[in-house]
Amino acid sequence: MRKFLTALIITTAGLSASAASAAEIYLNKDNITVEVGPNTSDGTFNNTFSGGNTIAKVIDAPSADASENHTQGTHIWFTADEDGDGLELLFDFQQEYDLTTLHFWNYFTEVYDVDQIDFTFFNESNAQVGSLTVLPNLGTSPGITAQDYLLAAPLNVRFVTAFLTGSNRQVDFQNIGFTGQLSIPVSDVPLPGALVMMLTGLAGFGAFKRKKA
Ligand SMILES: [Ca+2]
Ligand SMILES: [Ca+2]
Repeated sequence: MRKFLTALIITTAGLSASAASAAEIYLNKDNITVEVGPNTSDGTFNNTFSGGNTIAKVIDAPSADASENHTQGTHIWFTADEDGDGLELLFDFQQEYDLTTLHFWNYFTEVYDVDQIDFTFFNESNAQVGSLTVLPNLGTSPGITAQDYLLAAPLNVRFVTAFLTGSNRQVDFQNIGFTGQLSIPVSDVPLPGALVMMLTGLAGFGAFKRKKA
């Protein structure tokens, strides 16, 4: 039975790969949510929330290749109290996606830019399906555009945790974005004919063994 399980896993992975032609969706405030996480260190958000602005500024880029000017209405600026401390963000995609690209719009001077982001990816059941540490480049100027990171995985991502730190306690950036395809629910993946035949054969073999014992 162990061989059969191995075959099933490989076949399912193959089907996911063949679904790569599915539509790519850019995830932003129209289809996902973001909030400040409880593991955010002590510090100050400076002018981030001035004028009624919210943390949704993280996901307000209209597309992955959008350019954003640095203003109080567009950026996030957190200053941690101590070195190594930082800002935690929690993303909820509302449903599972197979991610293909990560996008990050960094600030454009070393004094304030983000120097490291630790991403952790979780599926709908909150089981971890991947992690990634990114050391982003300085942003472009004057219009800030995204640096893209191609992802071979993770699959079936619904929740993402990001912890952002800066070498001098400053965390200033414009947006975090994700591109992916809707994951195919396992229950919707059809079993290929050959696999069904193998399953039938194995069942017969199991019955024969039990009779013998
Ligand atoms: Ca923004
Ligand atoms: Ca820096």
